[in-house]
Formats: sequence, C-alpha cells, structure tokens
Amino acid sequence: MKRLYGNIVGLKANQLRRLENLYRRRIPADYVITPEIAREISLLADELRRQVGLLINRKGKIAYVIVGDHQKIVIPNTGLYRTAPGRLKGLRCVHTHLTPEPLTQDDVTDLALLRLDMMAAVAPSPDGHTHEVHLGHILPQGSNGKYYQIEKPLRLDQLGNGCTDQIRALEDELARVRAIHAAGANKERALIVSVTTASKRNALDSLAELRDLARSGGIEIAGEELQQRRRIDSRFLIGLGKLQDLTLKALTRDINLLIFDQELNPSQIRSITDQIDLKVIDRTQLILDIFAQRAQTREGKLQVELAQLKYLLPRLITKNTAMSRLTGGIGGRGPGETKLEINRRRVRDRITRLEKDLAVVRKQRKQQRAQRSKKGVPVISIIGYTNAGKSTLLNTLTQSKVLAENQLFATLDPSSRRLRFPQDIEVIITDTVGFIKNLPKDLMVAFRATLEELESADLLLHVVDLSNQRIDEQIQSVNKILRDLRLNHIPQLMVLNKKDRVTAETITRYERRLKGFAVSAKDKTTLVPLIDAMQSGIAPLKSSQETGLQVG
Ligand SMILES: Nc1nc2c(ncn2[C@@H]2O[C@H](COP(=O)(O)OP(=O)(O)OP(=O)(O)O)[C@@H](O)[C@H]2O)c(=O)[nH]1
Ligand SMILES: [Mg+2]
Repeated sequence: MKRLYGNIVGLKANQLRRLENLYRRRIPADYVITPEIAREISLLADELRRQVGLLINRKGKIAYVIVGDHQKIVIPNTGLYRTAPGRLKGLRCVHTHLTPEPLTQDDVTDLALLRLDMMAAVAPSPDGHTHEVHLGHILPQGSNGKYYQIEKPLRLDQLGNGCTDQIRALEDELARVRAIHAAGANKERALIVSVTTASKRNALDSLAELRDLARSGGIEIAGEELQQRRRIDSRFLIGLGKLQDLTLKALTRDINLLIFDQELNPSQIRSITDQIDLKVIDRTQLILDIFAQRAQTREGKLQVELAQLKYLLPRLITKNTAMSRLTGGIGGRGPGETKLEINRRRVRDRITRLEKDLAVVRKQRKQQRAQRSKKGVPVISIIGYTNAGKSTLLNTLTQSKVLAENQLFATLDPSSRRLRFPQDIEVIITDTVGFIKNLPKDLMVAFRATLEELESADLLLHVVDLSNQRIDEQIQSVNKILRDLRLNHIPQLMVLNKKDRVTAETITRYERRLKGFAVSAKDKTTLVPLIDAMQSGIAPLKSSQETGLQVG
C-alpha cells in the first residue's frame, strides 16, 4: 500500500485504512472527482478535523493522498512528475475545506507555482446540507491581468463535466502560445520587473533603459512589471502575492527569465528562485552577460570573466538548486554551466589568476603609454554614455570601420586610430567602452586596465546623444564616473551628437547650455567646427611637448 503524506499523527487504525484505501480508487476521465469520493474525503476530513487532499493524474489514478491540518494541506514534492516548459504538471489537486470557503490564496498559489492541471476544493455548501466544489485553473492567454480562472461552484451532481478534455484543451492552448514564441528562434523570453520606491517617471526611465539592455543582450521582452512600494520587501523584493502573479504570467506567456531592474542580493535571489521555477537575474548580471557576449580580445575576455566571478562569489552557495539558474546567466554564457560545480576556493583561485594576468596587461599598457608620450603623440579619447555614437564618430573622423551599432555596449575593447589634422598635427584617437548609470562596481574594477588608458588622454571628447530622452541623466552619470576615475581634470569637449534627429531649437538650447559642438557623427561635413576645436585644444600641448623634447 502506498503511504500517506502529511500529518498522520494520532489517526486511528481504521481512519488510516480508509485513507489508504483511496489509493485503490480510480476517477473516470470525465470527472474532476466522483461525487462518492468527494463525499468520502469530506467525511474523513470532518472526522479528523484536518483537511484531506488528493493529487490525481491524467489517467484518473490517485497518485498522492495527503493529510493536512485544520487550514491547509502541504503538497509533497512532486518533482518526479514532468514539468516541461509551457506544460502543466499532469496532476490535479482535489482537497477538502472544513468550512464553506472558496479557493484560498494558498490554493491559487499552489495552482500557479506547481502548475497543477486544476485545483479543486470540496467545501460544505453555505446551507451546510451538502457539498459543493470550487474549481480553479490557469488561463492560457492571461487577459486583463488575470492569469487564472475560478469557476462558479459546482454541485456534486455536476462533476462529470469533461474534465480531461478541458485539461487537454488548456494545455493545447498553452502549447500554441508557446509555439508562436518558439518560432522566434531559441531566444530568451523575459519579463522585466522593477520594484522601486522612486518616482514613477524615474522608474519608467530606468525600465526603458533596462529594455534596451535586454534587447542588446539578444533577449526578447514579453512584458513589464512596475511595482511602486513605500517599502521594499527585504526577502522577495516584491510581495509574495505579486511573485505568484508573475509566475502565472510567465507560464501563460512562455516566459523563462525574470530580469529585475534593482540589484538583488544573494539571499533575495535564493528566496525568489525557491518560490518560482524561472531564471532570475538582475540588471548587473544582465550587463555582465552582455559584456561576456561582446568581449573579443583576450584582455576583454579576462576582464569580463573577472567581473563575473567577483559578482558570483558571494552568491555561490553549494548545494543550492537556485545556483544553476543564477550561474547560467542568460543562455548560460560566461563562467556558465560547465563550471557550475566549481566551489568557492576554485573561484577564488581563478580570480587571483585573472588578477595576475590583468596586472601584466596593465603593465604592458603603461609601457605603451609611456612610449607614446615620449614620442609626443597627443591622445584624444572619445568617451560617453553607451550608444551615444562614439564609434561612429571615430569611424567618420578616421575613415575606419569600428563596429557601430544601435545596441548598448557595441564596443567593449578599445580601439585606437591615428588621425592627421589639416594643420599636420598627428594624434591618436581612441574609442572606449560606453558608460552607463550605476555601472556595476565589479565591472569598473575589472575594466581598470581599459579605463586607465583614459588617464593618459590629453583631451576627452564627451559624446552625448541629443535625441535621447534621458540625455541629462546620461551626462550626469558620465560625469560621475569621470570623477570616480579621477579623470575630471582632463580637458573636455562636449560633442552633441545625432543633431539630425532633433529640432533646431533643441540644438541651440543644448549648444548654449553645454557649450558643445552639435554634430552628426555620420556626416563628415558637420564635424568641421569640432575638428577645429580639437586642433586648438591639442596644438598648445603639442608645441610645449616639442619644446620639452628640444630642451631634453
Ligand atoms: N541618426 C543618427 N544616428 C547616429 C549618429 N551617430 C551614431 N548614430 C547611430 O547610433 C547608434 C550607436 O552608435 P555607436 O557609434 O555604435 O555608439 P557607441 O557610443 O559607440 O555605442 P557603444 O559602443 O555601444 O557604447 C548606431 O546605430 C549609429 O548608427 C548620428 O549622428 N545620427
Ligand atoms: Mg562603440
């Protein structure tokens, strides 16, 4: 005889036998539950003053008999049952309520989180004379923000309602939704989530940027969720109820990834992934993943790996299933799944190794810089917020073909080009990785070698995107990073880019305010005043270096 699950302490032998006998019963395909079994479990529950529950498979076999307490049953770990993405569990739950109560919040949570075929509660009818059955199921195409449906209570003689067909139809519909999305290759489908105490406007701006980031990371966005709270729930960030909503939404829209705009600490990631069967990442990890996709050179790769491992280390806890979702990152790139079993020590060893390698790189770069300054070739560095048009500007200035794309972080590895000005001055012009607000600290540290390159710049071209709604915040973020890197003493020219995309009035306003040069990096003819300014910015420098050389 199969065993019972739950709290069977204090049950009498004949009660145990009656419970165990339930395993022998079979439910005909059309029925959620037969009236006899419904009556029987209600009777048992009344006698025990405990809830009784059944998990029933698609063949009508009872797979689990569960004894709960007065208010709830705890569903055992049904992990062995299939959980194919976009499919239901293949089990439905029918349990008793001791009072005339419809499906509870807990019932709906179980329905959602376990992806049960159905959830049913057999409860006394309000008049107390008979029983009625409350039934809920997932809605395949969530409409009006509702992802589950609770049916009108059924009388016991209404239970033969084509139950199996209904479940099949439900699952077909889920499969259809999934097929539509699967057509878009094996992209990740994400729900982006922001939980914030900030103003709505700031939160929306930030979400918009997160959307761009996700898009740049090759992720498809299936939905957005903004929750403004007076206080942040320190365990789940969002409330548990909301989390449950998200799970249902994820199921019905075939979503496999949640991206949080807010940084999640290790224990929050764990509490969330303990609750839901989805991959969960935060903005920082998304940025790290994009960097991992883009890194081309050995140095770039070293830097990204270092940043990823540093981020990972505090989140690395052995024997936690949540880890597989965490370390995988989007599409399992970066340090990824193959190295999942690495323990903390090995991660630390690897970090030390990477730091050593990078120290060598830094030294080499330093020597190169010393050489350059000995030769007296001035360096102009193009900096600015990501996607501002830095690479495009470099390309147009030097007629080269550095990758420029409408993506965040198209450029990761710095590139340098020589440029000869009309006045016959030669300079080196470098393009760098773009900046972003709240640049993850680990990235900043890891990219020190690249960023140090900026220290030797004689002139910075700060490129801004006039057409971006968030231009002011972006300028502030860049200036903050420059201060953090102690680069704010280097002379700066403001380059107001993409002027072809804004009105003349906007151009004048920003020219006045920022004393910058409005250009269209794509159009060489617009660059003349900027080139003049670059020359006069560099010329005094060049002549003083030459005098210096003569003296030496
Ligand atoms: N309309 C217009 N688009 C531009 C202009 N300059 C750049 N772009 C576009 O803006 C996008 C980003 O340009 P990039 O040069 O890659 O920008 P970036 O600053 O190097 O970006 P990251 O390397 O990702 O930080 C590309 O799609 C460019 O074609 C411009 O003057 N006008
Ligand atoms: Mg670039």
